Amino acid sequence: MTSTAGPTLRYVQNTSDGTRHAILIDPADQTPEMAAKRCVAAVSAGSKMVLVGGSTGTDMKNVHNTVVAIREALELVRWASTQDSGSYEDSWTAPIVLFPAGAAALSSAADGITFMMLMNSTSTRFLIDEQFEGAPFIRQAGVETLPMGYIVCAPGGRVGKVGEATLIEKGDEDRVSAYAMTAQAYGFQLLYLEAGSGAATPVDAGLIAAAREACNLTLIVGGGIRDGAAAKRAAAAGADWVITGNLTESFDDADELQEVLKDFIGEMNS
Ligand code: 1GP
Repeated sequence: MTSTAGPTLRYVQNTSDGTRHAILIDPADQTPEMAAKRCVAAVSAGSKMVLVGGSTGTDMKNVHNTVVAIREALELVRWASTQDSGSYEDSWTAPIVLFPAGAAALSSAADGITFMMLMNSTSTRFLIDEQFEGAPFIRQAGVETLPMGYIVCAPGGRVGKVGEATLIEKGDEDRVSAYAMTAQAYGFQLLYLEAGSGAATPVDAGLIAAAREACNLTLIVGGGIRDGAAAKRAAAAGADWVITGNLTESFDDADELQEVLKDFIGEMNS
């Protein structure tokens, strides 16, 4: 069987528009309705992808209900935009991609899944066991897999602890480079540098630049990015995607969130 990149992977790998923003929705932190409202606000502000996942408190039910609610809401606004000659349907293209903590938090309704190895974990659970558990469901559901190396950098937060990671510290460019080379050699297509959700400091720019230099994978950076200036620093260091979770979840009002993200994305690309 030959394998070619599916539509979601091709979309994620397309870097012709510079650095793009994605929001991370944690189904354990909000109702599906609130998640859908936040996603509509984010996509209308210019976010280009929705990641769904979280390190704790997610299960098949809340993940699936959240993905379905987001899909329905985005489809509705996409349809509405086709009725309005002044707007462009394409601007509503934002795939919904699972970013799972493990095999117990999946959904058949997603466009894709970051099929990842937590490369600097010391636990076989995050290196291969959860993937082994989840693969039959993913194959059966026909969800497109996006092969990804996932590396937790300091401070690491909850995912660093739960994932039993030996964190990559600021200044350890050699180590992050070697992981980036390893990810490419494995045939992964994406590389995610994570500082941990809610991290006091985001991934160090020197580490991002070293990973960028060491591989040609699509580079995703997240954790502790709270404003456009931090996003701009990640973009300048080589990030293809910047992810925000907490920032999005701190707004319940959709109009306010849309304004904040519009400014955020504008500054990131300035
Ligand atoms: C966590 O990188 C993401 O996996 C997002 O982090 O919640 O700090 O934005 P924040």
